[in-house]
Amino acid sequence: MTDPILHHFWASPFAHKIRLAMGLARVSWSSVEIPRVPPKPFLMPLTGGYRRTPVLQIGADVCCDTQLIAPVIAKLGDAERLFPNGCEARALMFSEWVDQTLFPLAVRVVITTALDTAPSDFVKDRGDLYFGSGWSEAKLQNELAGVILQLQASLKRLDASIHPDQYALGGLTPSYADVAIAYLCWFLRGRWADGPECLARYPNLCRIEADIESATDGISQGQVSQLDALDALQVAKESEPQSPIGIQVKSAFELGQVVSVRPFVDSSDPAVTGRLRYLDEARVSIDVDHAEVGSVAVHFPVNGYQISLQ
Ligand SMILES: N[C@@H](CCC(=O)N[C@@H](CS)C(=O)NCC(=O)O)C(=O)O
Repeated sequence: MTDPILHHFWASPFAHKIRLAMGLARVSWSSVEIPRVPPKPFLMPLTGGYRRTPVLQIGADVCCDTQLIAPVIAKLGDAERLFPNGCEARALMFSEWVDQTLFPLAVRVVITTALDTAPSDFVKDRGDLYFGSGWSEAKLQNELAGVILQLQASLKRLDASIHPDQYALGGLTPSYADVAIAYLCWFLRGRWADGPECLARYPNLCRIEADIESATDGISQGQVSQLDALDALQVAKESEPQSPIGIQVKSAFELGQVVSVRPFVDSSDPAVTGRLRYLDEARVSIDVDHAEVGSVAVHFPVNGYQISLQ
């Protein structure tokens, strides 16, 4: 089997989470760099319109959202290194908490403190995506001091929840939960001028960040093969989806129905429409056609996504 292809950009924190996860699970991968803001003309044919970063492509199977990508990586690599001692559910819940509670605060701080320097199309795009309707630069500035306090309160509690000799879920072995800590620290440290000073107050978080970065060194960053975006489209075109077909959970949805899938939050994310291919408690897959790639199966987690009949 050819290596999985990560569609990402190097500055993306969610992509960093997945790069670290692949490093920890010893999965080798190919890298396709995508633009930071739409249009993303070589990604859209693969995802049916899903535009977030990262996306993991395995032939003509396309996995969206890190909550789904992480278990896929575990299956491709050394699962015990990502989810030791059967901790998958706990690690995913932990990561979801980091993504939904800490990341929104962190991204507000990073974007607000970059308003004067970041390109205006980037600020506009991310504002609509992350802050919902009705956001403004003035409101972000006005709320910054309070947001920093909220961020610090959450970091403090997270740090205090971890034993000084152990990892996030307890025990002496790191897991995907620690990867979630590492990506958040990486983001705050690298993109917020006060990040390093802020993080220095949380020794357990810094220790875990350093351990994860060193456990994955070279695999998450430099030693990956680069792939041209058009070659990735060709890979999809020459492949058939290999993922299963069927409805595995009691629900009103039926196989083959045309459905749309979109994040269940107030954001500008477009819906992705396709024929229902597979559904279980954790994953929804739809078949999507595009002239450039033929038929691809696009996969999303059920958690956090709204499936609707078209
Ligand atoms: N729930 C998604 C969130 C991903 C996300 O928001 N990623 C950011 C980049 S770090 C993004 O997509 N930004 C807009 C873009 O890249 O177009 C996941 O876990 O994968």
